[in-house]
Amino acid sequence: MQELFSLQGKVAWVTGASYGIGFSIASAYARAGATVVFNELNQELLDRGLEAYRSAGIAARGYLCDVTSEEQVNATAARIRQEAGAVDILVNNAGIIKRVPMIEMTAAEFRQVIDVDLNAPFIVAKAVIPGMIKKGGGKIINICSMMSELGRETVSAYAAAKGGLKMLTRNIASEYGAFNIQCNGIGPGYIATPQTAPLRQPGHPFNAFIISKTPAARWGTPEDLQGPALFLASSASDFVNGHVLYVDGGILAYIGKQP
Ligand code: NAP
Ligand code: GCO
Repeated sequence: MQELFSLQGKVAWVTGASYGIGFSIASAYARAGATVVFNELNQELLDRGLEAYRSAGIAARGYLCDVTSEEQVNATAARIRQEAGAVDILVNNAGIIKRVPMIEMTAAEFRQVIDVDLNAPFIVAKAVIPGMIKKGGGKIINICSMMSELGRETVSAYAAAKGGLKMLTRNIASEYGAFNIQCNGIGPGYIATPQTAPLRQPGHPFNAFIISKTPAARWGTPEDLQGPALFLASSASDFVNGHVLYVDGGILAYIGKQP
């Protein structure tokens, strides 16, 4: 059974993985035997990420790449192919959020979120799928969100992007399933990372709100995502395609604790 979850000999590219959810998933993949590659926007973060992997005993390869740039993504995919091997597993993890009431959000801000959270997963998947087809198959995992299913105030751009990412996941699964490529999503609940730090400030009402909406009565940790991510990257999920696996402590199943 361990073989089923082994990533031995696989090349895994996790985008935006110097820290947070991406770092946690990439670390799990390394422990399962994968060669891990990641990218970051700037050298300082890239160096910090490389140091973090080194400290964890992981020989990750890091590349400077803005995932919204098709030119940079294609060049990075080519370098990965030359230096580590063609990508077997892609995790579209890089993402941003802007919490602004919709009618106060500029069109440029809206476009920026869509660019990183939806256009970029398209660009990166498009860059690696031909290599996966040549290799006889591959795994694509898109990091979706509760906002792939639910809305809330101030996150219109993010919800639109993550809703679209759910459908992009289903479409890649539909279009490339015949090439033994499985494309699935992970929908994390509320996870304690820098992205949600503003919501977890002491006394912030959102903190108690999320606890009341989560049957597990706690924020998730990046480590909570490691098992689901390993499942979707391994042979254990070879007949799972077009699925979004919600790792949310039960939020989507729960009306919320009575006040
Ligand atoms: P995070 O702490 O904000 O990290 C996001 C990562 O993406 C950072 O490394 C960031 O690099 C990178 N990134 C952003 N824009 C990029 C670009 N254009 N090119 C390359 N890298 C870029 O986020 P997180 O909480 O770990 O979340 C990771 C993913 O999970 C995101 O897609 C997020 O939407 C999703 N998610 C998060 C939660 C949660 O509760 N935390 C829940 C559901 C889904 P910089 O530091 O240089 O910006
Ligand atoms: C927010 C949060 C959420 C989480 C995540 C939930 O402001 O509501 O940032 O969007 O990041 O996406 O799954």
